[in-house]
Amino acid sequence: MTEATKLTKKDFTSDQEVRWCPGCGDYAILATVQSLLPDLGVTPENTVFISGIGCSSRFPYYMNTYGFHSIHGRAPAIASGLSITRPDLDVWVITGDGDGLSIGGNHLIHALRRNVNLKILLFNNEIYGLTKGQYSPTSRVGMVAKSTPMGSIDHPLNPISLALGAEAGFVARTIDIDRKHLTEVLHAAHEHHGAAFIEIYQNCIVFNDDAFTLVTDRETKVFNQIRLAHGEPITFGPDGQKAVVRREDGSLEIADTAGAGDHIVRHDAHAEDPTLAFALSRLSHNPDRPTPFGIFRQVERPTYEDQLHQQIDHAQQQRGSVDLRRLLESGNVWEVGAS
Ligand SMILES: Cc1ncc(C[n+]2csc(CCOP(=O)(O)OP(=O)(O)O)c2C)c(N)n1
Ligand code: SF4
Repeated sequence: MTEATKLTKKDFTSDQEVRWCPGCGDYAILATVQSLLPDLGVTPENTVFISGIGCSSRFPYYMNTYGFHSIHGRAPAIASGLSITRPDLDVWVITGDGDGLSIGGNHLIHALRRNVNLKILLFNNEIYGLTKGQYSPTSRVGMVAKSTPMGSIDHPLNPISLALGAEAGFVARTIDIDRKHLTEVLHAAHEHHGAAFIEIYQNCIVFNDDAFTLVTDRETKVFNQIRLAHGEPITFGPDGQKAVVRREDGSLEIADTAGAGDHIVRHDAHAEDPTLAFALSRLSHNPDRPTPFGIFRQVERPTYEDQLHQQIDHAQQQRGSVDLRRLLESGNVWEVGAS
């Protein structure tokens, strides 16, 4: 593409009025995605955003691409159908912690295990925003919300552990307000051929404000963000004085870097075995203590659509092209008539 034809953020921005609450974290994510797409060299007509239901799921309206604000929790299923039939398109899924992990949990894990070529962005605000503040599957124990007046007794899901458990090839975590990190992670997700799962901490300023303060606040974030970089020893803190170390039983813990020596873990996002990535995801269930950010796992394996198209090609080579009507009317066919 020449400089003259290079697309800009404006080319990916629709004319729709954005209807999120002032200060919602969704704005920052939208602006980052709109700015990133021109740099990916993609075009609006070959890009599709498919969402479910929720505040976050309003996202496709604001993108000047194809899009589908679909059915609650079903975006991965609809997006799978599209990605399989049109592998030439870039298909992104936008979902929330309610949409993707409550009603849509089932669809999410199967899209991941099948390795459908989707980029799935889960906006995690630990609350149902659209329906005005009920607790969600990522809300913390004890959370007092509209539907948990005495505090939640539900054990929350850890989205990263869940995605790794479904053996997703690309699993990452980032934050709405860290534009640079968000851009880097989404860029890498786009490069990945296969299912990519990205958890984005997103502040709901109205119903769950400050859920992520510990990892976003200027004063505290340096002590609580563990930045993962492939091949690098995992240390953090103002001068790297804290480190992730391996215990005897293989689990991980945080210790002082001084004296940790060989026990300091070196990040390996490309390891076939997801055990290290999983152990990292267990360091923090919600960001109420030092929490890893970045790419936990980045391993390619055959995608669902690649294998399916191979099977179709193989069948066509073996049997030639088939007349669908003849196929449907072959074998055991009954005519249903009046008795
Ligand atoms: C079948 C069905 N059940 C329930 C609802 C109500 N509902 C709409 S959005 C939503 C949850 C949204 O939460 P989340 O996915 O976290 O998105 P957010 O609004 O926080 O971005 C629920 C329960 C619905 N629209 N349809
Ligand atoms: S309710 Fe929360 S998530 Fe929804 S638009 Fe408002 S601030 Fe954003």
